[in-house]
Amino acid sequence: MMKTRANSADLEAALDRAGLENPAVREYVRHWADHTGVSRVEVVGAADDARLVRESLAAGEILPAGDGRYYARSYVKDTARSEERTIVATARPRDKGLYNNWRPSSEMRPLVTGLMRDASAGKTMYVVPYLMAPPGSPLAPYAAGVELTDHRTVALHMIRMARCGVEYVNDLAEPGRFVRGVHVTGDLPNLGQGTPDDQRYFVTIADERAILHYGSSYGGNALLGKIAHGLRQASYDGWVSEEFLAEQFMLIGITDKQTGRTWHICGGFPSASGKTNLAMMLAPDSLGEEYHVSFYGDDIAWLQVDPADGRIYAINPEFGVFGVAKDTNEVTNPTALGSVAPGTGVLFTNVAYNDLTQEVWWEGRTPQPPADVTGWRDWTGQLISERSADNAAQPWAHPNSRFTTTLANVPNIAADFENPRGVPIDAIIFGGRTRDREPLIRAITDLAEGVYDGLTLGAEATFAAEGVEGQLRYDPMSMRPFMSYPEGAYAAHWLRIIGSASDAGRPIFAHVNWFQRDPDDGHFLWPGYRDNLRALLWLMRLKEGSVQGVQTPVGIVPAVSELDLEGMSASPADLAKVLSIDAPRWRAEMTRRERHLAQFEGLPEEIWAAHRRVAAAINALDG
Ligand code: OXD
Ligand code: MN
Repeated sequence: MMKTRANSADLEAALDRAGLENPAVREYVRHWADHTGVSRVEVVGAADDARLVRESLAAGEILPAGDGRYYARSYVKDTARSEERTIVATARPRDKGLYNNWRPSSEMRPLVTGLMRDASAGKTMYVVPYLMAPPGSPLAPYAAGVELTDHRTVALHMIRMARCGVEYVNDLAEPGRFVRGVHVTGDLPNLGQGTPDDQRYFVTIADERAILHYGSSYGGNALLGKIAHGLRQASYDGWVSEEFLAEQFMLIGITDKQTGRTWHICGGFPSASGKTNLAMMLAPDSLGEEYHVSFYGDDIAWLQVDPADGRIYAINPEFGVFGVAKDTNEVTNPTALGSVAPGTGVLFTNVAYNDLTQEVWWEGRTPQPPADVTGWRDWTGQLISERSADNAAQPWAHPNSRFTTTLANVPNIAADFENPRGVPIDAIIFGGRTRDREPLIRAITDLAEGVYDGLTLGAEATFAAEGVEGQLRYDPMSMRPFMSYPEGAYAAHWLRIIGSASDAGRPIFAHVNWFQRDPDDGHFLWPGYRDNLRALLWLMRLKEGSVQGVQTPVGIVPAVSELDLEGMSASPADLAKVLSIDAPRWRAEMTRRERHLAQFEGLPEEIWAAHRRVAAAINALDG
């Protein structure tokens, strides 16, 4: 059957009805509607959410998951971001870095546009204008975008993850200055995902501010505002303009209830290092009278210096949380559970679902799966009761299953999370998941040593395929999958931006690790979760000069007596261990760091000097 194409009168009428006035956006929509061959165009924003939900339910694209909660399954071979298929393209070969998977835009644009030609035939194109910033932010000129998507569930996700509506693009100072994001799902069963014949391309043409993603309708591959714009495009823009940093960082506030003083901390953690749990943390009960922790964001921060006071300010450009469901429970992250409560409009993806009760479940939600399996289906849609013996041990939820909810649903959301100026940053922390060597916290006061620490951040390889057990898979600043320009220039840009803060306004750096284990029985030496606040409080006291800590070659660590441990149980031996420096392990690490850094062309001399200083100090340690 011939699929009808959107005719031009209908298309113009749809844009008029939505009040889409920006002529450059209209032209862009016309071009891509024609190119992708869609049969209808619809402009959507937050105000359309309830209707889109109704339509998606009626079409069976999403299922009800209780009152005001929804559930979707993605195609079985389309369940995660694909790093191998993600490319940063520009016209300048000098933009090639180690991690950005650079290709010439002259090659990539024709290739992807070729795949997209008529690839949405018969479908509706949802036009989603958005802003990746609180309105009025000084960074708003970098934040406007329009995603075109041929997938309604993607539009529903975008409405949760970004501020969406025509108002964000109608009055742009420069009408043509918006990120052009095109998302075409493609024929998912025939894309050869993960094979040598893989057809998927997720391309950011950074110097043209264009994003062309073909071949997925899942998360980071399809919600173009979040990772492609919020991280890859924005970090490129921040570098070229020399104005700001865009990082995969969480952002929190800690308020001393007695004085009313709030400190703000942002920081990067490689995947599976507990970033969302930390971002949504509550104070431990024993400190709850004294401190309140507030949530700003769990995944992205844009940072710039405000010349008015010389401080670094951070915004969370997102409007929602796209959190990993696995292991989210009352202990690990109670506020996340609050943020997906009935009435929140949350969208779950690829968790387990009960047809009869409309409940959802994922591994780690409760220690055991529901005992009565009646009605329960795993993330692929298979009834648990009909699983073969071979499959009985398979997880019910996909390990990368998600919940998508708006920031305002998070119970401890900061009162000023929409402040366009952002919040002043007191500390920048980096942390990985490391079973030994890395102490609980080590503070770094020198700028180059702080940036050096971020560049040598990593998480332990957990699978043989990823590397040698116990060795770090380096993930500079937790940006390895999102790097858009060369690492040497990235380090220089960091030194420039943070270095342009006034002395008094400069944040302190710290490296944290909640995951040290006892080498004999494997128990965690530090309780983690809410108790992590104790390490951050120490850092703030250090910054303010009320504690001194103990200087080591890799930074300042707390003296045990300086940590507020009221109401917490940890053995003195465990505490001593998490606050000590293991010289032989650090020496081995320094050799690997040297090889890691040597891969980056043009790494600033300040970073090498920091490396040499730290290495010399470690070599001088006994042991
Ligand atoms: C990610 C995410 O993939 O935030 O890092 O979804
Ligand atoms: Mn992320």
